[in-house]
Amino acid sequence: MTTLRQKCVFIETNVFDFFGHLRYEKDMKRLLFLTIGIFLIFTASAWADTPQLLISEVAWMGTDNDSGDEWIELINTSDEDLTINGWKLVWGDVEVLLRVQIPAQSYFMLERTDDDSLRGIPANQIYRGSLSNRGEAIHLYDAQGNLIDSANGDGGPWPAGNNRSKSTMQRHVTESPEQDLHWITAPATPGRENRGLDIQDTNAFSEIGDQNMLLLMLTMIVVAGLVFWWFNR
Ligand SMILES: [Ca+2]
Ligand SMILES: [Ca+2]
Repeated sequence: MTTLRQKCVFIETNVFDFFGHLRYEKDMKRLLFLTIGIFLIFTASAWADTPQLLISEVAWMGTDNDSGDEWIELINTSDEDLTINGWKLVWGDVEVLLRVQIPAQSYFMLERTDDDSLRGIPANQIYRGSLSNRGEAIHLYDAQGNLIDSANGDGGPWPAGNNRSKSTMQRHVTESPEQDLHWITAPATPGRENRGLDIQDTNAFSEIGDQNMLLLMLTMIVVAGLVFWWFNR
């Protein structure tokens, strides 16, 4: 026969087990939410650091026909159409206002002065203003004035391109912020994929820049710290 004392011990044990279980579940949930939260912050940052409209090729040297036949190629690396009304390409005292929609995974060709700068290739937009052979810092801004991308963004001589062979300056690394070593010299590819560039690489996550790698490491350290704290408290 169960005594009253045995009944009390039974209830006490089960109640404590119940609340202990609840507390364990709560901690697990907190840890899970924290991990998911940190992962989302990292994901958002990785996405934000990967521009979806890139300056992908710069023909600052012009073409075999005329050194003044300069052109610039942009690419929408995203899977959605981009409307870039009010966006600007800026270098020196030149400002090119963009008012277009660029279809997903498509190129956008800017030709200087007229459509003959790139013969046989229809220009998406004509602009005025020359690119110095000595180098320009080209910046792409959105309508709110946020810097989206650059080409030779730190100024100085062009990091790639050749005035004699008329090989162009082509982006082969799409990390942000852009650096000189992200460009190569190669035969022109107007409106086509650049040499050495896998277009898939321009999507978020496939290219983890230095900043994102640092953030990933910090995230892992924080998560490891939380797990360690939880097991040792
Ligand atoms: Ca043309
Ligand atoms: Ca190209």
